[in-house]
Amino acid sequence: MSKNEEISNLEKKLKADLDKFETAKIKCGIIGRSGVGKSSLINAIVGEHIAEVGEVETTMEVGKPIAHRGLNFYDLPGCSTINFPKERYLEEFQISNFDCVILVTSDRFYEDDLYLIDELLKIKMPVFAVRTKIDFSIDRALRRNISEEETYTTILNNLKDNLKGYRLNGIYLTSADYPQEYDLSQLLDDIYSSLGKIKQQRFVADINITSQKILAKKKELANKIVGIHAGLSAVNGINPIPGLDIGVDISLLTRMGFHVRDIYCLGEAQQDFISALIDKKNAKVLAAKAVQFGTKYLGKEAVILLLKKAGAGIAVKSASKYFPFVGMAISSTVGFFLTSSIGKDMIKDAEAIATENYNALKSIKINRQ
Ligand SMILES: Nc1nc2c(ncn2[C@@H]2O[C@H](COP(=O)(O)OP(=O)(O)O)[C@@H](O)[C@H]2O)c(=O)[nH]1
Ligand SMILES: [Mg+2]
Repeated sequence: MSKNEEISNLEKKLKADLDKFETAKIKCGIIGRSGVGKSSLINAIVGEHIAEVGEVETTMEVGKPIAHRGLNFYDLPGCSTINFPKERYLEEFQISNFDCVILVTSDRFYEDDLYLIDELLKIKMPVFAVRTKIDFSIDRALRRNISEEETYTTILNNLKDNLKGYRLNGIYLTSADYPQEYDLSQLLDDIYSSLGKIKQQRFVADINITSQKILAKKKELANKIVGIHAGLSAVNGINPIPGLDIGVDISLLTRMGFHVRDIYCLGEAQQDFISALIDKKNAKVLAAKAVQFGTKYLGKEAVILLLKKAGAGIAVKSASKYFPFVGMAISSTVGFFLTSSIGKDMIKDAEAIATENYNALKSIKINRQ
């Protein structure tokens, strides 16, 4: 293979990889009676207020998901509240197209829920059973001098009994007010494991940071996305940088920045969601840091500035060892080096803010006690 062919094949592959990541869709059914906390659960999963909480009845419209980028939720009424025979439930809501189903209750699962679980398992659908509002139950028991651990264990054991004999993917106790506590992050880990490789990437990018483990997965993904952009930047350097004897595709760099920002949940809406939960002073500081990330990395002028800075101290040879998968022909180019080194800075900055966000959310429960 000639060098040109090698590069053209690589470009195709990188473009295809990025396209798959950007366009992947995950369809997740959320089933439960009105008021059990479905909308709140959706919001806690994505770390953004995308579903209306309270008052609003579940829609009966099929095919209209509540979407957060590629992560699509289908908010569906429980089996007991539908006005057609329950035998038609799966067909009516086109459930076989879903990637997974989360069955939600705020107390226990009833006969109709169990019927649905059976039907879902028959079609090999991954099914996750969630018991919401665990914070309510714990607070209530604490007032009666029953410890948090005891309440948690009792409720979990009751649910295990309730769901005995059903081969579910898991049972989870969650609180929408404390997304970093209890079983939400385990639920996300398990949904992740049930997905194929491309959807796994999409899922990691689109979920809230509810544990250190998820943060680590996000870092791995961000590195991969930076690697792809650096490779693409090497094969299509188009905008000459004023004052530097090189060309780099600026829009590719800003696009990379938006991906890193989104993966680390630093968009305005996600920062607002965090602000609503943590103390106001801290919220302001963190929101300002997220805005700074945007100013530093997401505009054309800002990127040109970064390129000039990075270009001044070029050490091209060192780039290839960080991203061996793109091959020597590419990883030894200036475009690759500049893009990957700016990408690494983006990840470092985003990771630092995301960690502060995570710690702030983690501390609200401790402060309450
Ligand atoms: N304390 C607490 N309240 C919750 C939780 N989840 C939902 N809620 C409250 O329960 C009510 C119904 O929640 P919503 O998400 O709209 O339920 P949906 O009808 O199933 O979508 C709202 O007032 C929520 O604030 C939770 O985990 N903890
Ligand atoms: Mg709702």
